[in-house]
Amino acid sequence: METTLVLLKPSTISRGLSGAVLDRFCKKGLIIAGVKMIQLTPEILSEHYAHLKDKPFFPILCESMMRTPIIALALRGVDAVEVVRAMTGVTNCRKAQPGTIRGDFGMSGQENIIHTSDSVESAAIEINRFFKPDEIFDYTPVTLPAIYGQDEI
Ligand code: IDP
Ligand code: MG
Repeated sequence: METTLVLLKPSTISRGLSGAVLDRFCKKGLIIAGVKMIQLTPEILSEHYAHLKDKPFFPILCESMMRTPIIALALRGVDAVEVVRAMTGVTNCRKAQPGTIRGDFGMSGQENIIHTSDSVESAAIEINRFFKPDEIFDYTPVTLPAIYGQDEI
């Protein structure tokens, strides 16, 4: 199984959508392997959004990401990175398909509800960025045989 990173962004916390978003992932059958609330800093955001640091919107993006603490989730499942990314929708909520989280919960390109890892490689780096090894739990929920066929896990 894979583990992927989700961040519930400050706008999601402020709008009271944390439970609704987490509910989607739980109902899908993803396993919560880790969860914590974190106040982001300029240092961690410079790492996390390094690919955007030369963009004109970088300062306002960082300001927005530090407005309240965020909730970090490590979600586990078969092909979890691809599944969670598909559930997320494209970056701009106005363009995201209805049925995706961004498509159903947002109207903004910047305030787009969640961050999700975009590849297996970045998921490993990002989990390591936000969680200590002993904050990620390896356990088998009793529901597992109802979520997957025997030959899938
Ligand atoms: P992603 O979150 O869909 O992977 P990235 O390109 O990695 O998108 O951008 C990271 C975050 O930066 C986005 O989720 C969004 O909050 C913000 N962002 C990206 N492009 C823009 C933009 O053009 N204007 C404002 N914010 C942006
Ligand atoms: Mg990205």
